[in-house]
Amino acid sequence: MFSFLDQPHTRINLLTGEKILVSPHRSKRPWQGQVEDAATDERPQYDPKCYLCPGNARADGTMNPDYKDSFVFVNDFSALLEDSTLEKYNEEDLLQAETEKGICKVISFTPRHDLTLPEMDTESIKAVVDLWQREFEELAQKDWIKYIQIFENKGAIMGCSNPHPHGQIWAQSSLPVEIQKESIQLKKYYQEKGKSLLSAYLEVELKKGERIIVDNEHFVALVPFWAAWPYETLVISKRHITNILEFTEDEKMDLAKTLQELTIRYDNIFKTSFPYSAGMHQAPINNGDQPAWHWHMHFYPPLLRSATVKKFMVGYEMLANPQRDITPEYAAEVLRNQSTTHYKQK
Ligand code: H2U
Ligand code: ZN
Repeated sequence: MFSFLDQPHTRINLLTGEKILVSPHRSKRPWQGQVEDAATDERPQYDPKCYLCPGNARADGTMNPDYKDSFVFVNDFSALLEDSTLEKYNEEDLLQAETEKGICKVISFTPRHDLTLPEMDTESIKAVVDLWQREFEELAQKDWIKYIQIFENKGAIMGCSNPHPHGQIWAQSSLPVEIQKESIQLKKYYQEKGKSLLSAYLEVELKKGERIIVDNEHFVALVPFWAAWPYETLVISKRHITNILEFTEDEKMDLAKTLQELTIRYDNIFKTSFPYSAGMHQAPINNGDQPAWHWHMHFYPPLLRSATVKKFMVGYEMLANPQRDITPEYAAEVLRNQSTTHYKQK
């Protein structure tokens, strides 16, 4: 009998085809999250030194407008540049390189310096979803752009440079590696079964229920069966849509609610502003129909046991494959047991 609770075992990540190792016996006595007296991070609504607050100067001297909702600008230190020419380099098939062209943008989620996504109201989060959709639409009009990555780094531990709630968009001329991996897996399933891999996966997860966190009319947030990070989650659209442009008003509202509920639950685990890297994966653009693609969003949070004890992806993880102790099912239970009211509001 296969025992998910007693035996070390590997699980397959359906989206990448890669393995992860689960060692459940190492955490036999599940550990209820330790709540530390982490210095409460009280910030002013406006910080005159913040490069994202309305009316302030950015690093290059540009002044931000006095914006009222969300605000987007081209990254002053963009990792990709629009005026690059596309060229290839190859020496005996051993030294290979290619120029990469792109546009990097920064999005301030709100003029309020003191908030984070889980502390924003649903309407303000919906305004961010609207902006993501508008930006995607505008960038996709440039036919050299083949992929658009929308993401957020949250928390200093994740290398986030400023606590003012913000995210980024990188649009580029080729497919990044995670998208290449997922493309292969999604297409393989679609060609064999004639339907979306994530629709099929979602059906199984909804039937089992044990890894589900949020389940509303249009979206599900769950801890994937193959989660590598302790509290990793996946948000999947119930409708098989390939990219954010297909979202209806109702779906955008439900996505805002899903993100709000999920991130509130995250903050409540250790009564801290839960750090993570999160981002959407969706169909590549300007390269024909992509029927195998299914919009989804990954949350990769590093915290393991408290507001300060994080999981390291080192040693075996770097050299072999990811490994975890607490099971994805246990992580899902912890997340499900959290209140949907933010701890700061109590
Ligand atoms: P993080 O998501 O890692 O915090 O990055 C924020 C980005 O903001 C970062 O890529 C940019 C940095 O280049 N930035 C500006 O574009 N203008 C500034 O004045 C400071 C930071
Ligand atoms: Zn993905």
